[in-house]
Amino acid sequence: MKRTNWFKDAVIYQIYPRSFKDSNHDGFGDIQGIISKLDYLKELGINCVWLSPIYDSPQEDNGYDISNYRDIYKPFGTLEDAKQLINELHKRGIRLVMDLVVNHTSSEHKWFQSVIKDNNSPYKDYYIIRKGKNNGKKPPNNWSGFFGEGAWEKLPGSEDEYYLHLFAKGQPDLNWENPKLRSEIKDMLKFWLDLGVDGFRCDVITLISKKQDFKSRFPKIALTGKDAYVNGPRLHEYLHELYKDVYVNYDTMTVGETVLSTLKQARLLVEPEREELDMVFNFDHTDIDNYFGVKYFYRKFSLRRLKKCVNHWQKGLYQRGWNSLFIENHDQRRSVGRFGTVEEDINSSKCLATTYFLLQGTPFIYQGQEIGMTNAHFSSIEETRDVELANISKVIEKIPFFRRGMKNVALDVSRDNARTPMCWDDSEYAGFSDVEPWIRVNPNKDQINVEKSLKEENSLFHFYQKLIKFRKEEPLVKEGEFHLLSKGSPHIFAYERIGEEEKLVIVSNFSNKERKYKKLKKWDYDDLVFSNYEENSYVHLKPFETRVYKIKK
Ligand code: TEU
Repeated sequence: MKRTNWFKDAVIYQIYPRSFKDSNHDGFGDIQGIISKLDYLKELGINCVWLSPIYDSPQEDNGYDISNYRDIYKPFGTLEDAKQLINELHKRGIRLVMDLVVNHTSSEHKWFQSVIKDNNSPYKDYYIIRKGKNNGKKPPNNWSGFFGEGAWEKLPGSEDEYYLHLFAKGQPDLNWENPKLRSEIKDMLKFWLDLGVDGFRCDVITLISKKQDFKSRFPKIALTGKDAYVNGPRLHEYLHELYKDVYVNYDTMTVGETVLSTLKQARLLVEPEREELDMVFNFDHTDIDNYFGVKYFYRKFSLRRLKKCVNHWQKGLYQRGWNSLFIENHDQRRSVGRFGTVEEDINSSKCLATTYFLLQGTPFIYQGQEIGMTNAHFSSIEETRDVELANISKVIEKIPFFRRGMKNVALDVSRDNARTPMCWDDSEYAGFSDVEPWIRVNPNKDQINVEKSLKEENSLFHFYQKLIKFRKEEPLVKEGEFHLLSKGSPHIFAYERIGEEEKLVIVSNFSNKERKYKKLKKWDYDDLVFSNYEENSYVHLKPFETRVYKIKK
C-alpha cells in the first residue's frame, strides 16, 4: 500500500479516555462516552484522534501498564466497542492513532506472570532480568528510573535476581534484544492496523534499546544510567525493522515520544529516507520552565528562551523531517498560566494558540485545551491519584532540603492537573458523569466548560476552530519556511512562514501591557487575516494581542 503522508495535513486531538466522558455511570470515562462526543470533535474541525491507552491493564500508571495488548480494559468497554469507535470516527473522516506502549508491559501481563511462576519460563528473556550484587543483596547496578526510584526490583520468587523497570514497579521493561519479543510486537501492530487503526503514538520509544554492559554509571540528580538506556545502540535498527516489516504495508503514521532526544538524534529518527518514524515529540519547550529537565526544579519562564528553542527545531527539521506541535498532554500541567499566559486573560491563551499552531508541523490539541481548562489547583496529595506523584513524594519526604520547598511545587506540576474530567457543562460533575468521578472535577467548571464555550462567539473554542480552518485552507501553514523576527524582545513573539510568492506573518504580544512593535509599519491592515481583537492599532499591540498577516512578497 502507498503511504500518503496524511499526517502532514492532520490536526490531532488527544483523548485521555478515563477523563473524557462516562457513559455507564461509574465515574470513569469509556469508549461509548467517546463515541457520544464525536460530533463535538467534528465541529471543532480536527481530523485525527490520538487515544491514550485503552488496553487491558491493572491501571497502576493509568493504562501505560498493559496486561493484554489485544483486549480492552473492561471499564472502558470491549473490543466490539473499539471497532465501533474506529468505524464511527472513519465515518466522520477522522483517523485514529492508538498509544503504543512497548518499552514495558504491566507485571500482570501473562509473559511476566509466567516468569514469576516458573524461573525457567521461555518468557524470561522477554524481560531484562539480572543477578543482583553481593549474592542478590544489592541491585545489579545503580540506575534510577523516571518516577524517582531505583530502576531494579527483586524478581518475585527469586533469591538473587532483579528485573529492570524504568517506570513504576508494575512496569517491567521488555528485552528488545530478543527477536521473538520483537516478532510478537510486530504481530500485535498488525492486529490493530488490520482492525483499521491509522497509526501509533509510540510511548518512550527512545528507551527500547539498552547498552548491554549493565554497569553502574556516574550518579546523577535524576536518571542515573540514562546514557545507557536512552537512545541505545540498536534503537534505529529496531525502528527500521518495525517499519519494513509492518508500517510499509499500511497507510499509517508513527509519532515517537522521544524523551531526552536532541535535534541531532531526532533527525535520525524522522528523516524519511531512513524509514523509522514520521514525527517525534520533543520536550525542549516544556523544559523551558525548569532546571536540568526536572520539572520539580521550577524556573521562571522566559519568552526569549522559548523563541530560541522553537527556532532551533523549526530550522533544524526544515525539509529534513516533520515537527509535531504541542503545548499540553496528559503528562504536562495545563498551558493556561504557562508559556507566558495568565489564567485571568483568555487572550493570552489565544496568543499561545496562534503562535504554536501556525508553526511548521502537525498540531496536537489535548482534551480541554480548546476550552482553556486550567490546572486543578490541588491542595493536598490525597486529592491526587498519579503514581508518579506518589513515588516522588516519598523521595521528597526523605530529604529535608526538598521537603521544605518542593511539596507545593510537586502538586503544582503534578500530571493530575491535566487529568481531571473534561468539563462539558456546569452540572455537579461537569457533565462528565452523573456519579462522583475517579478524580475530582475542576472547581472552575461553572466558568470553563464546553456548553459555555459553544455559546460564546469569542470563546477559545471558536478561536481554535478558526485556526484549524485556516491551517486547512492555507498551504503556507503547511509548507512555508520558518523565519524568526523578534529574537531579542522579551514580550513579542513574531515569525514568518515564507512561500515562493507570499508569506504569513504571525505576531503576538505575550504581555499584559500595550507594546510598541515598529516592524508592524511594514504590513498593511488589508493584509490582516485574523486577530483576537476587533480593532488593531498601527504600531502598538494591545495586551496579549495576536495577529496574522498574509503578504505578497
Ligand atoms: O511518559 C514518559 C515520560 O517521560 C514521563 O514519565 C515524563 O517524564 C513525566 O510524565 C513528566 O512528568 C510516557 C507516558 O506519556 C506517561 O504517561 C507514562 O507514565 C510513561 O511514559 C510510562 O509509560
